[in-house]
Amino acid sequence: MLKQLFISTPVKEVLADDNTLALVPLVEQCEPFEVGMITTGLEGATSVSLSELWTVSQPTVRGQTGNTYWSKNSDIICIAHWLSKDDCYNIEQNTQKAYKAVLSVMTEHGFSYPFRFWNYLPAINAGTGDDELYKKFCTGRLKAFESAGLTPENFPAASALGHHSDGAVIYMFASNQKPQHFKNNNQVNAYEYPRQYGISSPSFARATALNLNNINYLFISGTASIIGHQTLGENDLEKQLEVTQSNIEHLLTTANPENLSLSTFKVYIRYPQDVAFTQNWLEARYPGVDMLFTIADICRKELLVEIECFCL
Ligand code: 3EB
Repeated sequence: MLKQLFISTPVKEVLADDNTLALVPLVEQCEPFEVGMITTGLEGATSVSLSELWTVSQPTVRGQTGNTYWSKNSDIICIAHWLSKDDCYNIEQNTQKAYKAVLSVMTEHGFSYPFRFWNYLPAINAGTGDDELYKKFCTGRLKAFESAGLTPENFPAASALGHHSDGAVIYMFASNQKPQHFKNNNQVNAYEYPRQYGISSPSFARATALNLNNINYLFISGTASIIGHQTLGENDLEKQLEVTQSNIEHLLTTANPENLSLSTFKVYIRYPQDVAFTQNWLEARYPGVDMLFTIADICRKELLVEIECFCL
């Protein structure tokens, strides 16, 4: 059984446990330290310092292949690859290389199906028009997926956010079981966004469902205030929360074959001054959902908040 927990336990004990698939602490660094630990540069938004923890029931083994770090058991592999500050000056080419490395480590270990990606990048909104860092990242990612023979209907769920540190990290989960990828009928598929959003469209599904050992999971991608391909509620946090909620609720009814329930939210908030309102708003509406709040830049400048979900 795969679980996502938000914990404040000291790092050492957690890494010593071989049921830990990945520990993702909210720390300033975004660089490799130790197999099993994925630092992202994302800051926590609340005073308690929390870490995200993914655990599995079957023990994991961990290792490093070149600059790519992995941990796995027979059902699932988690793979992480960092870009240095210098690598990020050529984000397109180095994203492509990073994805190539991650996908080849996945294949070497006998896993066929990537089902969830996270991408945390520095200065994600730096640069204008087609030169925006996020857009160059999208080109690198798409080129790598195309080279690997991954077609849009096989793009998995993802999140892509900006932090205020140096370096980038891409990490992912893959399985041997074929996942099911879903669209959001109220949004244009990200991989079909019109030209105005960049040379290469973002390569991800709105949600990915998976069965591992007779247990069902649903991963909802980073979800924001977008209808069709347009941002709604510019400069209006509550409107953005409402549209984001409507997108999540729509996915729960149309992209959720096993009718799973929301278990956790990872919430990305652009401005610290929006944290309290966002937290109160979400906690009032989703009392049973465990939430992690982070400060992060969302890939469209006008987006104030983005939410990803894990359902069990
Ligand atoms: C959007 O819906 C908002 O590029 O991997 C959400 C989730 C977003 C994933 C990605 C981007 C990505 O277009 C942004």
